[in-house]
Parts: sequence; C-alpha cells; structure tokens
Amino acid sequence: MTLAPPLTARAAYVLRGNDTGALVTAAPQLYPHMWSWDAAFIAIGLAHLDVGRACAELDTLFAAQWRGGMLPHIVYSQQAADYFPGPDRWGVQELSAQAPRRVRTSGICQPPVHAIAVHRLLEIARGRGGLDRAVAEDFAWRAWPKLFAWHHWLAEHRDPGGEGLLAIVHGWESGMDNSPRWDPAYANVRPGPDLPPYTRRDLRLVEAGMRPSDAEYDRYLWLVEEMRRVGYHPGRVVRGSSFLVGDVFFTAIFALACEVLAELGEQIGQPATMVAELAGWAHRSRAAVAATVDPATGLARDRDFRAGEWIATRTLAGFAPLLCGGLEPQAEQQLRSIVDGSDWCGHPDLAAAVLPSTAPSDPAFRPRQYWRGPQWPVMAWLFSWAFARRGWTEQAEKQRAEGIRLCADGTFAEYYHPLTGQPLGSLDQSWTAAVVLDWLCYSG
Ligand code: 2M8
Repeated sequence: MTLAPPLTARAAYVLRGNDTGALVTAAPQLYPHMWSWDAAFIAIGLAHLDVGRACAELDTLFAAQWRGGMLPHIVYSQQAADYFPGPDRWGVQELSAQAPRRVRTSGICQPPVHAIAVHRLLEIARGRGGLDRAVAEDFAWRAWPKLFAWHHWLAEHRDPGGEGLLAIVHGWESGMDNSPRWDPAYANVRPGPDLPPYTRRDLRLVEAGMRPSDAEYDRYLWLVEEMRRVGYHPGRVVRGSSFLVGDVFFTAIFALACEVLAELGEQIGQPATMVAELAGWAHRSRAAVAATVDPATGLARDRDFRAGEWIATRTLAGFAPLLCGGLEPQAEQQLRSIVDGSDWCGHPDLAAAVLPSTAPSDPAFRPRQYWRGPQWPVMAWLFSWAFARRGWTEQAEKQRAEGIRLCADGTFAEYYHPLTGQPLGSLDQSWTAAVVLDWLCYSG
C-alpha cells in the first residue's frame, strides 16, 4: 500500500514542479507563463519554501513593469510555450514605447494584490528570522517604489469617474474572465469583420463546456484589437474601449492594497507624502465601493460606465466591501451574515462551505463553468486573509478550514464544482498549491 504524501508536501511539489527557474508558470499546460495576480499568491506559497525564491518571483514581475507603472497581466516565459493569445497577438513592443524592451508581456493588467503578497511574504520571513528576514526586508525596500508606481498608475488612469471606482477595459483584467458580471457589458462589444483570425489552444486541454464560448473569445480578441489601434495609450484606451466597467472587486483590492502599502511605507521609512497619497486613494476607493451597495440586496455592484448602468449579478464580488471596509456597521453586519447564509456558504448543497463564484440560487449559476459558479481556493484565501485582518477570527478560520477541505484531494485544481467538490479546469494550478501551503503553514 502506498501512502499519499501529506498535503503540504504535495503543494510544495507542485510549486517546485511548475518552476521554470525564471518563473513559476500559473499551471503546467494550460497557463505556461506568469500571470500577474497568480504571481503574487505564488510568492506567498514560495515564501514557505524559500524566501529568496519568493522575492525573485516578484522581481521577475517587476522587471516587466511598464514605464508608466502598469504591471502587465501576462509575462511571457522565454521558453517556447503554447498559449493563445501569445505576445505577437498583443504586439506591445511594436506598438507602445511604454512596454518593457527585454521581456514580452500582454497589454492589460490584473487586480493589484501584490502589496498584500509583499506584506505576507515579509511576515513569513520575519517569523523565520535570520537571513530570511534580512532578504525579505531588503526586497520590501526595493519593491515599495515599484508598487507605489503601480498604484499611482491605477489612480491616475483607471478612475474615469474621479470618485475612486476603478475601471477595467477587458474582462481579463478582473481575473474573473467570463463571470456573468461582464455579460451586459460584453453584449455591447461588437467584433468587426476585420478581427484577425485566430486559433484557440485552451480547448485542446480543457473540456469546452468549462471554458468561455467562441463568441466570448471573439469579443475578448476584439478588445485587444481596439487597444492595438490606439497603441495601448492608457488615456485613449479608456476613452475608446467599447468595454469600460467600474469593477467593484478590483477596486476593493486596490483600497486594501493601498492601505497595506501605506502601513509598510511608514514602517520602512518611505516619504510621508507618498504614504499620505496611498492613504488618500484607499479612502476614496473604500467610499466608492461602499457607494455601489444595492439597497435591495445588501451586495456591492459593478458599474457599466458605457451604458451608465449598475450590474447586479449575484457573484462573490458582491462581498467586496468586506475586503476593504467602508460600510456602516449595520450594513457590514448584514453583509457578513449573507456570507454564511443559505444563498452562499450556508447553502445546503455545497460540498465545502467556501464562497462559490456565483450564488447557486442565481439564474446565471453554472457549477462547472469557469467563473460562473465554481469555487476558487484562491478567493477563499483572499477572504480568509482579509477577515483575519479585520479581526473576524471565526469567519476567517471557517474560510480557511473549508478551503483546505475543498483541496484535500491534493489535485490542486484551478477550480472546484461547488456541489460535488469535483476538481475542474487545470490540475496542479500553482496559486491553488500556494494558498493551501500558506493555510497549512499558517502562523497567525
Ligand atoms: C484565467 O485567465 C486566462 C486569461 O488571462 C485564461 O483564461 O486564459 C483567469 O482565471 C485569471 O484570473 C488567471 O490569472 C489566469 C491564470 O491562472 O487564468
């Protein structure tokens, strides 16, 4: 009889196995490059194995930072790797002087979770002491101005309403690619007859029913085409994109990350004016998140800036205010109880009580389809971490314990069927292994 290795060892094995030396791929086959927000979670996992390697992972991402400060959503591996869209489809180096010269990247961004990762990495390294601590502190000092530039870019270019609700110009920027949140906005994206032809590669690796449809992919690629035509100029992209949505979840992460970065800046003696600027952005975006709450449901909403309408689909983004705060105590208490209520974690049919990407009782719920219903361990990590930070120990512990239970089979799937617990999408997904490792090595 062979005994299964403990979950921690398997998680470590996945992270090590996906390491090309230069970067840890988001997943072995489906995602053979670096993704921006994946890299942040991956660095947290790596910190438990090798602090220096964790810092190097984020250094690789920072080396791909655009001149204006944007951290790109994909950093392409130098190794030939099959993924569509590849760097040629974006063509950022040919079209924009802002793109880095030595590394190839995509032309959009992803949620700014990176300051949270640096904070957690530092906490882990300080707990270990000695050289690990010194390496992480040196890294935090180097990383801080880069993170500041990233946040500055978002505050400057992605706040079209001027009130702190940050806009995305592509569903991929949300990280929740085909969430029903984006359906209304995508309905107004009309691919032109001059959309260059393309061949998808994801469908060779994952069952078509779990992935976005071809019609959705046409829209995704059309938006890339629109950006190419304005040379990825941040102002022109925001003015011209046929998709412009105030993403409440992205905004809440930004508010929280600004707060974390300001605290770190104070701690390591960064200029007071910059720290104050971060605190100001956090304040503005926190208020903007609170202002989106739907009085009828208590959940936060996205805003379709093009149509001038609220988007009120019941997805886990509705809980955005719990990440960053800003609600009146009664509204916050109500939202916290919705998390555990029968529409969400308390739903009697869930295999594990972590937030599904869409409420099972919502007509848009699809339990096997990508961001339309499945549970994502990395989202459970984010909520458990934010709940712990806010002092809601019991609720944090519940997300953590249930998250571990969800991943207990050791497949480290990209996402899980919320009603059966079946692993779906890619297996050996790096960020899943990373958050499980952090949960298991948790030290408060
Ligand atoms: C998924 O996104 C990529 C495109 O960026 C894809 O579907 O091909 C999303 O889940 C995204 O949030 C994630 O960062 C990426 C890699 O894990 O995969």
